[in-house]
Amino acid sequence: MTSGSIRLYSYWRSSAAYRVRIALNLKGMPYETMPVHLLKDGGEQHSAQFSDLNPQELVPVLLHGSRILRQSMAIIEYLDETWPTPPLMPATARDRQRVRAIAQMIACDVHP
Ligand SMILES: N[C@@H](CCC(=O)N[C@@H](CS)C(=O)NCC(=O)O)C(=O)O
Repeated sequence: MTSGSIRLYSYWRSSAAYRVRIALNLKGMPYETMPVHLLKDGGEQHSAQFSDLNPQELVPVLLHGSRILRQSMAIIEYLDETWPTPPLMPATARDRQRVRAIAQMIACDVHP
């Protein structure tokens, strides 16, 4: 199911949102950016409107049609599986393992 517009709730300095922007742009996918200012007025991520989208009150959130997607790495996997061309992952299991290991080093170890 690939129909439905894409909206990315994002903050320009967020490395997690940056990952998703990179994936969308590498795939050449049209999307609308919904800015969420993480500092203004104590942080727009804590607003009732945004926490309805993500109770964790973190960006990024990606809306695909009415589907709400959270967690940058899971969003990127969804994008790659739903729009496989051009692929983000290499052809072999060995190379994919290497890419996942590097990505998890950043997302799970460095980022926190
Ligand atoms: N594991 C999450 C991390 C998301 C995350 O940490 N987002 C930060 C910006 S990089 C955020 O929204 N912080 C807001 C806050 O801490 O209040 C993901 O990869 O999506």
